[in-house]
Formats: sequence, structure tokens, C-alpha cells
Amino acid sequence: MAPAAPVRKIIHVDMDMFYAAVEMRDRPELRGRPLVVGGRPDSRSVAATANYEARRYGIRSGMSCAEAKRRCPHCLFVPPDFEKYRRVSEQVHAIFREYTDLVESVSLDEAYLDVTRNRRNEPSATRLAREIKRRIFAATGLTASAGVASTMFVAKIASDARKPDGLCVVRPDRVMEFIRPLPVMRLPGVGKVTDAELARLGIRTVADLEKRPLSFLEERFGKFGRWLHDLAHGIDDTPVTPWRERLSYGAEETFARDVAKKGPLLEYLRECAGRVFADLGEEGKRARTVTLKIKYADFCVVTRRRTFGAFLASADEVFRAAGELLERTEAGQRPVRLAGIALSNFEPPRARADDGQPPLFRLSDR
Ligand code: TTP
Ligand code: MG
Repeated sequence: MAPAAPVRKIIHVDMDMFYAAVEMRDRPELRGRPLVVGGRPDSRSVAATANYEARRYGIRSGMSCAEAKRRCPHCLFVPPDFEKYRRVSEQVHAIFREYTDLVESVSLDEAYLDVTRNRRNEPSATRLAREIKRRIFAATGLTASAGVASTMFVAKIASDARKPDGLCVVRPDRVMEFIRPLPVMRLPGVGKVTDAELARLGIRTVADLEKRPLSFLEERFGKFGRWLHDLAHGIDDTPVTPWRERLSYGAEETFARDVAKKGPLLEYLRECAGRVFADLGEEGKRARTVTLKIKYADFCVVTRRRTFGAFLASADEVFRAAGELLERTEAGQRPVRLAGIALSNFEPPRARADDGQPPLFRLSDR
């Protein structure tokens, strides 16, 4: 029997009310008052984010500024300054990389760090998380919240649990009690559509989901059913994968206009898969992981990925994987500004993949 992999230590860091916090830091007159970063209230624009004072009025990211103004007439609105946020983001990411190379950036204000092994040789992820938060504050004057867990999805939920300036550690033996009460919407991959389907089956919380057998979920959701079943039992092997590594065999494109429908996105992904697969082949490399990156019109970025037991053998396989991953995003319901595919995971596959398993045997996905 192969030795069991050590329990991983993953930290998810997420800046608090990021754009708003940067603006309040630089403009003291904005502090202590409800604030939205986004367009003008009389325009058609939406709130990128709101500070906590504004959230008290029910104002949320993605809400139209007009609606925000209705809910809170004395709310302040400031336009976003993406260049500035990018600079802050670089400072924060430079701190992360002092601890480990295994940093997966999800957006300007959010990243996962696998610190199972780290440059400090520090065995306590909790202590590292505390130190990283302190360093971020010292360098930028901004607070971040962190979650510590042995899987990416639990670390992410944990970072949200004690906002702002929070630290939430979920030890492996505490995972189930932590996730059971959560609504299924908190699970990665569960959007409005899946949530509604689950609700029809009487499944609203992770505890409800945990009670359903694998066969029940697979019957209704196919392969995605196994994913749901795993998550409901606290299982997620998705590795923290630095996007930089993926970028070397990736292609992405910002569209001239936001794309509202899936059809044109799939067309682009087909072309993109061909290009990326060819690039990789030219280097004499083969890959097992396909990552799809989607940036919505509001600049929110999501990545979805799948790791196969065998190497991807054709551009068409890459495309089919990307198409399936697209189903786990909100593309088609939410306008998309950028899409991309990256291939990674170049080391040889495990022996079992070569001994008669179907070529696209799924090891993990997210
Ligand atoms: P979030 O981390 O989701 O939100 P936040 O940092 O503003 O607040 P929280 O304290 O709850 O983490 O997003 C980070 C930044 O990304 C946010 O400041 C603005 C931007 N953003 C958008 O532009 N559109 C969106 O729909 C969301 C959710 C975020
Ligand atoms: Mg944030």
C-alpha cells in the first residue's frame, strides 16, 4: 500500500472589503461612512464592493449603484482605481511568496497557500497565518482575513467566517462540524442552478447532502454528483496550483465585448484548446490537468480545473474538458470578459492510469 499523503496545511487569505479599504486608507474623509466603489449612482454601473457601513443597508457587490443609492441615499460612491489595487495586490502576493512557491492567486485580493512545507520550516499553519496577516498590515495598512484547513474549499469558507481581520482554523477532526450547518451554496461549483435542483430534492445544507448516498447523487448529477458527495464528506484533493506554472502553457483572451452566451465562448475555447495543446506538444511535454479561467464582466475571476489519470491525448480532449468545466461556472448567466485554458501537471501519471483505466479517469476536480 502506498504511504498516506501527509495532511495538507492550506491557508486561504482574502483582503477585507478590498477596493473600499484601499480607498478609505488613502482618503480619510471616506472613513466611517457608507461607501460603494463603483460607478456613479445615476449611471447603469454596479457596485464592485461596499464597505461594512454600506453593507448594513443591504448593499452588496454586483448590485446596481442606483439600487444602492435607493437603499442608502447618503452613501458615497467612488470610481475604482484598478492600477492602485493591482499595486497593493503585488505587495501582498510578494509576501505570500516569501513563505512558499505554492501560491494560487484567485483574484487581486485572494490566494491559497499550501504551507505543508514552507520556507520558514514552521510546522504551525496557524502561526504562519497570523504572521502573514501582520505582515500584510505592516506593508499596506490593510487587514486581511485568513482561513486554515487541510483542503482548499474549507480554508476558503473559513477565511470568510470571522471577517474582518479574522483568523479561523479548522482542524481536520473538526471539518464536519464546521461544514454541516452551511447552505450547499457555499460549496465550490454549486451555483444558483444546482442550488435550486438540490432544494427540490430537499437538500439545503451540507448535512442534508451528507446523508444522501453516492449513487443517489451520481444518478441525478453524473460525475458532478461524486464531487458533491466528496465535499459533503469534507474531501477535496484539489492541489494548490500556482497559476504562473499554468500560464506557461496557457492562452487567454479578453473579448472586445463581454460575452453573454455560451455558444461563442465554446467556439473560443475550441480554438484556445488547439493552440495550447499544440504549444505543449512543441515543448515535448504532456499534461494531465486542464484549468479553465473565466473573468466575469465585473472582473471577478473563477478557475475550474480537472486532473486526469492519464495524459491528455488530443486538443479535442482538452476542449471537452474545458467545456465541462464551463458548466461549473456562471457563464451564460453572467457576462464574461475573459476566458482562458491552461494545461499543467506534467509529471508522470500514477501507474494505475496505464493499466486499463479509462483514459480520462478523474482524480480530482474543482
Ligand atoms: P471580495 O473578496 O469578494 O469582496 P471584498 O474584499 O470587497 O469584501 P470581503 O471583506 O467580503 O472580502 O472581492 C474582492 C474585490 O473584488 C472587491 O473589493 C471588489 C472586486 N469585486 C468586484 O469587482 N465584483 C464583484 O462582484 C465582487 C464579488 C468583487
Ligand atoms: Mg475580499
